[in-house]
This record gives sequence, C-alpha cells and structure tokens, in this order.
Amino acid sequence: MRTMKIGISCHHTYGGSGAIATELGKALAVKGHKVYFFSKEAPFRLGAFSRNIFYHEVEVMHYPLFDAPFYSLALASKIAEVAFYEKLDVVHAHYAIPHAFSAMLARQLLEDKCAESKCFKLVTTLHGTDITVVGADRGMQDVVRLAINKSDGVTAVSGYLKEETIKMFIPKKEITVIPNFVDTSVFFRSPKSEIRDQLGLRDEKIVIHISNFRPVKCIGDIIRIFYAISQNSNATLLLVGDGPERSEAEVLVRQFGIVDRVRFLGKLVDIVPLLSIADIMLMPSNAESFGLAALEAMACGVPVVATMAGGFPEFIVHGEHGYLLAPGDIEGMTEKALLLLSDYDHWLECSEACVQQAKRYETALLVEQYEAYYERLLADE
Ligand code: GMT
Repeated sequence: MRTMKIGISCHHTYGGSGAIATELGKALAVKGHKVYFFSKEAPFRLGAFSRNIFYHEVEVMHYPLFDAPFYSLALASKIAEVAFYEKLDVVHAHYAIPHAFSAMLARQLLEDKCAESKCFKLVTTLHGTDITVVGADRGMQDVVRLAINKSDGVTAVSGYLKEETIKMFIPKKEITVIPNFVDTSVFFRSPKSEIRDQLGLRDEKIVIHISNFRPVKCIGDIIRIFYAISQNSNATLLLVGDGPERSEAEVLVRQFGIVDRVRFLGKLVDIVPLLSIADIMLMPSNAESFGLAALEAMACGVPVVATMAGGFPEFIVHGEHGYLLAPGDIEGMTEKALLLLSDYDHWLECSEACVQQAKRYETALLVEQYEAYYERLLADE
C-alpha cells in the first residue's frame, strides 16, 4: 500500500470524535503515512511527538466588527493552504460541522489553483451528535446535508447512525459503516494498588462513568442508579470528565447524601488505571451513536450497564458483556448493576467476554478499513 498525505480535521475537546480522529491519525502515522492535524488546540489525545505527525493550529482572526470569531472560515483557509503546499491526498473531516463544511470550502478555495481532479479527496466521518443533535436543528440541516453530499466518501460509526442519517438527510452518498476502535495493547486491565491508595479507596467495588457530561449522557440517571446501588453495597462511583451537567449532578449527590461515595475526577486523559480498578461502567445515555467509552471499558474487562439506545446493541450483547435496558429504566439498570457487583463468577464471565469482544474492534483492523477506503477513493480519480 502506498503512503499517503492525510489531513485530519477534528475537535480538540474531551469526547469520542476527537479521540477516534486522533487515534486514527496516530495509527496511520505509525504505518508511514504523513498526517496533518487541523484543530483549534492540540487534540486531547495527541500526546507524544512523531516524525509523521504535523499539527496546524487554526488561528481565528479577531476584529472588533466580528461579533463571533470565524473559526469555520479560518479552518477552511488553513486546510486549503496546507493541502496546496503539502499536496494532501485526503482530508478526513471528523464531525460534519464545521469540519466537513470547512474542508468543502477549502476545496473551493483551491479551485483556481489546482484542477479539481488533483485536489484532495474529502472523507467525512459522522460521529453522532453532528446528525442527531446539531443536524436536527433546522438552521443547520441544509449545511449538514450539503457537507455530506459534497464529500467524496462518507462513513458513520455505527449502523444505527447510518440509518438515522439516511432517514434525516436522504443523502446522495453511500454511507459506509466503520465502527469505533480500541488499542488493546494500551487498553487492558492492569490494576495497580497505588491507584486505590491515591484515591483513598480500600477494597470497595468501583462503578465508573466517563463522558463529557452532556444532556444525552443522562448524568442525573447515573446518580439515581448509583444512589440505589449505594443502599445495597459499599461501592464508590468515579465520575471522569466534565461538562454542562456537572453542577446538576453535584446538587443531586448532595441531596442524596452520598458525597463521600462519589468522586468527580475531571477530564483525565489517562483512564486505563481507573478502568483497571473498575467493576462496572454505567452508560444510561438516551442517544449514543456508538459509545467509545464503553468499548474502552470492555477492553479493560469492565462489563457495561447501558441502554438499548443507538449503537450500543451493535457491540454489547445483553447478558454477555453487561446489560442493556430501556433509556430511563433506573430500576432495571440498578438491578443489573447490583447483580454484577454481587455475583463474582457472573462478573468474571462477563469481564472475560468483554475483553474478547473488544479485540474484534482492534485499532489495527479498523485503521486498515480506513486506509482501504482512502485508497478506493483515490483510485477513482
Ligand atoms: O459522546 C460524546 O458526547 C462525544 C461525541 C463526540 O462527538 O466527540 O461522541 C460521539 O462520537 C463518538 C466517537 O465516534 C461515539 O463513540 C459517541 O457515541 C458519540 N456520542 C454520541 O452519539 C452522543
């Protein structure tokens, strides 16, 4: 396979789309491709230096006349500039807005400079809320539709998201499903006693949740479920991440009188040590296109109690890797969580099944799919 020059435009913030885009870029760089990241700040998982990775921070022009800074235009201009002098083969936009739209604009900016046929191929990966939340907004619908239709290739992270996109946008483009992935050489269970010491924990069971605390994550349900769990077990809840629902969650924790049983740990990047001591993960989301945090937990042998929403049923088998209940079914999720926390043999069986299931979503396998996808588009020239 020839080496390519690939631009990746993504969100730098704590969340699944930025994580997947960055891990994809890092894996492509290890395979010898040159990868050019475009984002507002360094993506949170970018980490170590690599000779094949280049990071272009998008600087937005501030001028008193502009009420809101023009990030989308600055991004388009940056992509066009780098694509032209580095002769990028592919620009891969993660999340329709603004990335796919800006990449589309970048191609227009280059129209006079390079023949369309020689311009980069635009691949857009839909991650979820770009369709189900942002895309559902009337003011954004046409922009999202145009960005999809003007891409050379469109992928979605689950079959569920593909169907939702077809229903909502009736796109002209074929959508290919390439699911989320996990590097099991990084995400594996290796419990360290010092982590318990650092957190002041003894041998209690650990319930964990990791997200950006947006409304779709139903943080209130997590607190309610954990409150019920705490009445019947000595478990501690670790909440990793931060976001708009954090304050509300803290209020609930205080109201339930479980302050000493819940830890708000903030936006930690190195989550493997925490997943390694966790017994179950709670993901009661009411919408979830895939659920990368759940897959990463499974790779660390952590069974998941989640909802049947969105893409969860595509990789979590009810009763095998944890349990899937209806969104809002607090009683059901509590019951299943307590079952896993109290029946060690059952937990162990689920934990081992989770590790095996995660291996089917190994980074190397899915990165190969993206590479082949780029190759096919470039061969169409
Ligand atoms: O989950 C989030 O809120 C973050 C969001 C993002 O765009 O960063 O994640 C979305 O993309 C992830 C990676 O493809 C998926 O695993 C998440 O399921 C998806 N989130 C939602 O659909 C709510």
